[in-house]
Amino acid sequence: MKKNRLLAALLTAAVILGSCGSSDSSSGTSETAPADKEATETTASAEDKPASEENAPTEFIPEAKNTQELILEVDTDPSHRDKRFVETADYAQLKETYKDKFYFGCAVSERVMGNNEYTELTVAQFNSYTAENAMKPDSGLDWKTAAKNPEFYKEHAPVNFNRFKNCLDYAQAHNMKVRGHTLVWHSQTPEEFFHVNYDKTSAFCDKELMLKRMENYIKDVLEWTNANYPGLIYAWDVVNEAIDDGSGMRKQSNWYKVVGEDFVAKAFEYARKYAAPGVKLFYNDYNAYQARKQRDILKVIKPIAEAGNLDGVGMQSHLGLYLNPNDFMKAVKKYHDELGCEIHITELDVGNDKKKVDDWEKKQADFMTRFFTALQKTIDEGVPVTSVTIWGLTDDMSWRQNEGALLFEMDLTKKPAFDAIIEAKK
Ligand code: 9MR
Repeated sequence: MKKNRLLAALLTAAVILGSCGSSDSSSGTSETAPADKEATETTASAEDKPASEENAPTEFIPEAKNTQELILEVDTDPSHRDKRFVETADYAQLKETYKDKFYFGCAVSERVMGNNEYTELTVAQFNSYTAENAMKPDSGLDWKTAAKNPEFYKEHAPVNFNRFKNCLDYAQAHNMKVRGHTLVWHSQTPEEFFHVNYDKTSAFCDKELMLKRMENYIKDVLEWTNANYPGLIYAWDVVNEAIDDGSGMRKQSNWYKVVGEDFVAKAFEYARKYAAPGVKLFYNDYNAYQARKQRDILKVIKPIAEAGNLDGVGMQSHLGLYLNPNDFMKAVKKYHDELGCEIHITELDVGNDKKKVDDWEKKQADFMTRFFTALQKTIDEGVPVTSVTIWGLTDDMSWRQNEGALLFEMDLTKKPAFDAIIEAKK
């Protein structure tokens, strides 16, 4: 059936034409450590004048600077097809294949949202959407406006929801539920947010002020998303990557430096206070299967679970062939045993350590067979793994760009790893 492409929403933020992350993958036994690199994104300009106290702005919709098509309806007419891409309509569907087990999700970039063929494949395969970058704190926190009137905005930075809106419109139009990623993180959060007067040359805020800023940001995001898209977001990564690899809290985090170690508990307390009933609150981290890191994560989040403020653990899963999937599943089970919570696999990719592995595609596929077989067994034993997200669509757009880490090639050809996941379904 012929459908029309709908020219839609105007993006105010600069469009990221490609993934700018780079893999720090180290060989050995460790999950690939996420790049700490800040994405280069432009904060949308906002109004100069603060509103009155009663209606302090939490949303600015300034005039659009850049425009991009947001593909809200897929054009399936073969004669309109961009010839750089292969036909994908006959691929089996991950979301359909695993629908009795878990949501099958993808991290979606703004580049994908502006392209018909990427969108066609994304919405055919996935029923869960994570914004790869566009719903992180630096997408919304409008510190530039705050810095123009720092007394007025002292405790409550304005939030610009334009990029959030694009993501949520897109997910809603394509019947994908959303994992919110992420509210509190040391990375992709403006440095200015942590400083007096939103001026990074000034001192850090004191703890009390920082907690007010944190609470107001969490409140704004949770209330705005619920008011405008009720029921669309099923889970939030409330805190991301607060724990270091084997040495307790991540001490270099601004959140740790300014608030101290209870910033994690505080974030969950605020998230519970403002989240709509049914929205699940997750702690998300990489290397979350490793014994020492798991011990440190559990130490921090167990009291939060006991206080009733945590619903799940997100295991990012930026993996390599060194990992035995059965060991990973033991860690999955341990989270459930200790916390009684759900588990999401939130950022799965399996890379080849920068092309150092021969016969990569076959080995990646074999890994996926073992991983998805072990995962289903774990679920069948009663462990609620309710969502699995692949961290990106095509290899060239991955943050592990040179590692062949995803399921589709640049021209959308499916890789053996894709077939392996489909065939692993019992
Ligand atoms: O994939 C994201 C990449 O485009 C960004 O440049 C990078 C910046 O930090 O963030 C990447 O996503 C990260 C995710 O938000 C949290 N876990 C690690 C992911 C890979 O670095």
